[in-house]
Amino acid sequence: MSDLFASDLFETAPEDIALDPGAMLLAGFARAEAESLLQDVAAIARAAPFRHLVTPGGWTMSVAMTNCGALGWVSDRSGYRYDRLDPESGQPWPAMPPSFLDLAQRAAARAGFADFTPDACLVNRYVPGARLTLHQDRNERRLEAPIVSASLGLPATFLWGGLARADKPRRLRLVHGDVVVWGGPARMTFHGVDTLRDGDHPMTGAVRYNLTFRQAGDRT
Ligand code: MD6
Ligand code: FE
Repeated sequence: MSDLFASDLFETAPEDIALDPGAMLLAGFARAEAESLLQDVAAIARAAPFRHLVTPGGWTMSVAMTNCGALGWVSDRSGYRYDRLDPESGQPWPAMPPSFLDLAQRAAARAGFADFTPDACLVNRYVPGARLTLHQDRNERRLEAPIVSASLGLPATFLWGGLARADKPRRLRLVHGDVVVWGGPARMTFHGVDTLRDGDHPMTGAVRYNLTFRQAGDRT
């Protein structure tokens, strides 16, 4: 779809919102390239289909996941880890599309993190009812690198907590095209996604996608 949606006429210009030291919401940052990002998501999913991973505790996740890039995030009964191979196919994950890498590097730089070279992109797919409980991202080797997270499709309520699990999370609405970058003092912030509400997005229907870029391995 390349039409100008009527709603676009009423949307505001992209803007940068500081969340905490080291954390920034780049509202609307990826909106202009969303359509090509979604085409790339579809191509990735043809090579490495979305699947519902099982947590080490034995729960099946409501969010469906796949990956692209040199490393992919996976979970099973033995734990969480990054792996070079898709456990479903035994093949390497699809390559990271240039559009993804470009977006991640520009967003990181805008938030103050130069030289971000992500080697992993986790692609999350939410349907109404799916949620992600509060967690820290701690399986990456290089915690000095930030994380860049782009939202596409249906809006979601992002839970933005603190450095302790008990810190009461703020509720942030993330809409299509929003990008969150966090690193430095905010790198270990607890975060999650509240239960996705039903809706119908012009580009994705009743789905929200999230692309999360990390530098997960040792820098080569
Ligand atoms: C999501 N994101 O927005 C889930 N983690 O769908 C995450 O868990 C996440 O967005 C680390 C950094 C950014 C994120
Ligand atoms: Fe996370």
